[in-house]
Amino acid sequence: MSIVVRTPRGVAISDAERAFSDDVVAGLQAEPKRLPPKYFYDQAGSELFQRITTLPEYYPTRIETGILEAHAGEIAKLLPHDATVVEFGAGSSAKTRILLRAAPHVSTYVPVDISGEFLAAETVRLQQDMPDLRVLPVEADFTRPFLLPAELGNRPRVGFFPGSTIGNFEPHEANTMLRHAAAMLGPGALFIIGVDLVKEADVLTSAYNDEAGVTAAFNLNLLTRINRELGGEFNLAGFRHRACYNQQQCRIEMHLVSLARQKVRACGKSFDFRRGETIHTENSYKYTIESFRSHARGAGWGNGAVFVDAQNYFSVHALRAKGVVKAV
Ligand code: AVJ
Repeated sequence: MSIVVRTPRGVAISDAERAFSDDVVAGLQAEPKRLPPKYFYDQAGSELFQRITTLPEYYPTRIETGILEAHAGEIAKLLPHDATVVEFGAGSSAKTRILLRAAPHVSTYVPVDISGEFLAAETVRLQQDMPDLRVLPVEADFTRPFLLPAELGNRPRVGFFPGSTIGNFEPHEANTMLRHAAAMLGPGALFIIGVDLVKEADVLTSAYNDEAGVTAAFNLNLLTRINRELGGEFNLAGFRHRACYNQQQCRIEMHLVSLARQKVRACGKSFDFRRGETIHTENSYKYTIESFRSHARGAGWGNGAVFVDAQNYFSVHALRAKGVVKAV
């Protein structure tokens, strides 16, 4: 059900907009200020992210794609006959195609994405290329529990979560998400998950500070989106992109730095910024193979095969749901 609420300005807003607005107000009133990274991906943000994946400095997409290509046959053998592949986020159709092409015994594909428009466009293209595959898109925020289409019945389910998007979660949130996935996919299910690895700080920081400034534009687009969708009055020239590696926490942090003391209106409220104050917009956690495996074990997933590139930059894990898992 979609609840439509009227704002004091008399503009009707949907529940998705309400959730966005609530998160923006809470995040900008918090100390330190923060905004959830899931809001990066409107149409413009999704396109900017596509460009990021082609940048020379941004290694994860290229390397993970290479790992999947090199091991597609082995991975395909792990997928049961008549399986349903459930993908968490649908922005990575190139990787999905590698997996699905190698595994023609997969009958159904369920892409789950927060952005309905993006999902619809990708679904049409995939369906054209793979007419024998049943594609059942689900528009949902996979950071929360969601329902799978009822027509899946009790066919075996396989989770697919490439791109190291798991790195966007705080470790306790990743734990919750992995538990939900185990409960939803069922005992014995397989989960194929891409995880970026800890490595030299300069390789990591360059990946988020590209020469062409695409990552900066991607970060700043969040303010453009608040301006357009929530009546925000951010002056983009008043903020700068910053990305740095936090060695203690093993994570890249992205921030938007206020270049001056300023007041900004958004969502019908006013927010004060000190000069140099930041909005923390994203964490991208990096794991070692062992740290990720032990994390997964604590969330109901037993360890299976793990595939890496020659430089040990990126890992693709095949996890196996341990059995009876308590839903959180
Ligand atoms: C899509 C979350 C994996 O953290 O590397 C890329 C997003 N942010 N550049 C990442 C991102 C800045 C990306 N993930």
